[in-house]
Amino acid sequence: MRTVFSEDHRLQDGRSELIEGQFVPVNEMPRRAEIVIDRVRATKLGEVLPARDFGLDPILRVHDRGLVGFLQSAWDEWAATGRTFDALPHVWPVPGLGRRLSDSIDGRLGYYAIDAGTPIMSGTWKAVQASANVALTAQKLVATGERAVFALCRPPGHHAGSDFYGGYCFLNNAGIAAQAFLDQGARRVAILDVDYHHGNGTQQMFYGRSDVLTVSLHADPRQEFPYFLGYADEIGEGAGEGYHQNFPLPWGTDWRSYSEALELAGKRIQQCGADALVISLGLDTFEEDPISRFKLRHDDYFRLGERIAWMDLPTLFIMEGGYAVEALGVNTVNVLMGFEQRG
Ligand code: OKP
Ligand code: ZN
Repeated sequence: MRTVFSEDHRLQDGRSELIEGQFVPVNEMPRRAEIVIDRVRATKLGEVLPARDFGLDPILRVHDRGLVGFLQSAWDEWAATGRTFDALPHVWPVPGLGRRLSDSIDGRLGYYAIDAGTPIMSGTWKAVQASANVALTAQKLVATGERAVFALCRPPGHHAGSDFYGGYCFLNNAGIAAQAFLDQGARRVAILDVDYHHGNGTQQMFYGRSDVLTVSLHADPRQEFPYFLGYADEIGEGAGEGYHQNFPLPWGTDWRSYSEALELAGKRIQQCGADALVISLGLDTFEEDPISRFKLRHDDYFRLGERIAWMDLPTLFIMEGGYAVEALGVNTVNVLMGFEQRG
C-alpha cells in the first residue's frame, strides 16, 4: 500500500491545550506523524509519495467560506494584537445568547471553535492545507484504480464541521476526500470512523445527505469528548435519514465487544451500495492511550484491518487520532498490514 505524506505537518506544533481545567502540553504533536512514517518505511509497507496542491475548491465543497477565511487569517489577526503565544478561544456562543460574528479575534475564535484544545500558531494554516492535500492526493489514487492508499494526515480532521473547528482538527480531511469521490463520479461513499472519539464534524457535514453514509464507533458521549453529539439515536435527517449510524461504546471496551459493533458497522457499509470507503483511522482506542479508555491491543489492529478489507471496496485510509505516541507507528501500520493480509 502506498502512503501520502507531507513534512509541512510539523508547522502545527502547539504548546498547550486546556484539559480538565489545566493547561497541559499538547497531545497532538509532530512526533505522532514522524513515528508513523518511520514505521511505514521500516516495514516497507510501500512507496511514500508527496502531496500535490489541490487549492481551495475541494475544501470549499464541504466547508463554509467564513471558516476557511478565518483559519487563513486567524494567526495574523491574533499576532496583530501583540500576542506572541498560541491563539485559543476562551468564550463561546450558547443557544439563546446569540451568535453574532464579532470584529474581535477573541470573539471570532469562540465563534468558530468548539473547544480550547486546538491552538492556532503561525504555521497552522500551511499545515492544515497540507493535511487536506495529503488526503486529496491519496483520494485521487484510489479514484483512479488503487485498491487502497494511506493518507498520513496531520493535523487530524474528523471534529471539524462545515463551519467549526476543534478537537485538534481544522478541516475535515475525510469529508473533503469523500466529496471528491462524489465529484469524480462515485454515486455513494461510506465513511467509517474508528477513532476513539465521535466524529462530530463528519456527522454534521453529511447529516442531511444520503450520498455519504457515515458510521462511527466511539466512546459514549455521555462519558467522553465531544459530549454533545454521537448518541445512538442520531440516524440522519431528511434525505439523510438512515444514512448515519453511531455505535457509542462504554469505557473499558475491549476487542471482544468492539468487534461486535464493527461487525454491524461492516454489514451496514457492505449493503449501502458505496463505490468507495473512507476510513477515519484513529488509534486512540489503544489500551495505553493517555487520553482514552478503550482496551484494544497491538494485535487487534491486524483484525481491524482485516475486517475493513472484507468490506471489499476501494479504500482510503485517513489518519486521525492516537496519542500513545511510541506505539502509534506499530498500531497504525498493523491496521494497514492486516488489510493487506500481512498480519
Ligand atoms: C481528537 B481526535 C478530554 C479532553 C479531550 C479533545 C480530544 C480530541 C481528540 N479530557 N480533548 O478525535 O483523536
Ligand atoms: Zn480521537
